Amino acid sequence: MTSYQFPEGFLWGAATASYQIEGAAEAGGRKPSVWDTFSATPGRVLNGDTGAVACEHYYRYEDDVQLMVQLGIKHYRFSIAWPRIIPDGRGAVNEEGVDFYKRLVDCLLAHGITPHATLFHWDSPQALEDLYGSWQSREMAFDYADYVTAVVSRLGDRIQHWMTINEIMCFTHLGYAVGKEPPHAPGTQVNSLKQIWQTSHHALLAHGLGCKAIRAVSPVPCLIALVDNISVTVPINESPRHIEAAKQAFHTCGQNGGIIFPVLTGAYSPALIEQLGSHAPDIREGDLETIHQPLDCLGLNIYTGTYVRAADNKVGYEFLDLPQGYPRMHMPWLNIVPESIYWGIRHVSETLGCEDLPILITESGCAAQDELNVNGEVIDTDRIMYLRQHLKAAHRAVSEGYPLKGYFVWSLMDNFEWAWGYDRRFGITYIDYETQKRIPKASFDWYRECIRSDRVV
Ligand code: GBH
Repeated sequence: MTSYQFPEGFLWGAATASYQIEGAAEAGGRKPSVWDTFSATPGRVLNGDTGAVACEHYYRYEDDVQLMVQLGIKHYRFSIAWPRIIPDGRGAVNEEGVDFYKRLVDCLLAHGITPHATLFHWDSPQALEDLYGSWQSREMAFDYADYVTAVVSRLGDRIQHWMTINEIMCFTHLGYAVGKEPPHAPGTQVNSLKQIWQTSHHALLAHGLGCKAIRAVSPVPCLIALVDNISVTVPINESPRHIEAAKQAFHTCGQNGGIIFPVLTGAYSPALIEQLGSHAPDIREGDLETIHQPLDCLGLNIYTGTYVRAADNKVGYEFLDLPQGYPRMHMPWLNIVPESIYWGIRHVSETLGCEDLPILITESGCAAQDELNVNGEVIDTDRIMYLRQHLKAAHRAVSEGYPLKGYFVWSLMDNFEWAWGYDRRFGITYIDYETQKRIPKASFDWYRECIRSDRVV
């Protein structure tokens, strides 16, 4: 008997995002995104790094597809940059920008790799920030839908897996924090919690309008997903009372109740609305119907989790602080909680009325303190340990019958890690930023072996 064997057809992939890898910020008619402006502002990104050059994927995409061939993945998740397609945010389409993605996708298809395209991974056009404060305005949702129409009508013959938006909480709640320097672009401080919730409400609306736009213009049948970073609550042990406590906590988290609840159930979670009181966003008539579009798939990005136990207090559960020495990877928030993959899938599947909705882990991975050794290799056994444990938890979800269909490692290669610049490396391929050389790490070979044998090795 072989352990941790995945069913045939389990989808193995790797993920990236446009601003983090493409570079070529001024090439092919692209205009600035909020991340170009933010990273050019002193003090915002570590070491003053910007995505202007990044991994030069815009020029080196053919090499990068070769890397995927070497890895053996049949699925690749990447994102399309709105400021390449519609440089001013609204109005004229830049066909040169579209052509880049045509070339990339044709190259993927020629090598038997299925493209999964995220339509928005945080690079809002700066022009819309200047015009109306981007996500602060309801207009952003409508401009997003027009952008989606432009993309899908041009690339829908080649791409049938669409992901509307990546991690709504991140570019809204971390981009507009109240009263403190927001770590993400545009870095505008809004005045109230209500205004923050308004930005994420607009992004939800964009998701809904985007779904409608895809269905309206896709030339062939296609699959639509949202990619969300749920906050995963893990029971301290798997006795019924702690499991129940973890479920309750899952429902109350703003990160869940304010994003995945409205998308999957058509309403913000009642627990969250009660908690927010006057800080809840203004919701217009019809908004929740728009947001609650039928989906073909749900993408979950899961990196860590929070332990919860049952408590005798009023709420019945308690979030647990971690001990000082709790193991983590190379980010302050990256505590190693592998069961979060299993519990994230289980909570969503069991408690949101979507037992049969296919789920993909659209990001799973970690930063490690990678170094080239004297032989020019990166032996990242720590990343292998992290990924192996997470894949085992994914295997458990599959073997218990939860509808997990695939797993995308974050990331195919080291890249621009937002506020941390190039200081943090999440890739299974090392990038030498001096030479742009791609050097597969030990974790790359480990993952290739998992893919080859359809199991955790
Ligand atoms: C993903 O988000 C992104 O989709 C991807 O682009 C990124 O490269 C990858 O993670 C690695 O970071 O700073 O204490 O406020 C990960 C989810 C959610 C994790 C926000 C960090 C902020 C914690 N992120 N969270 S804190």
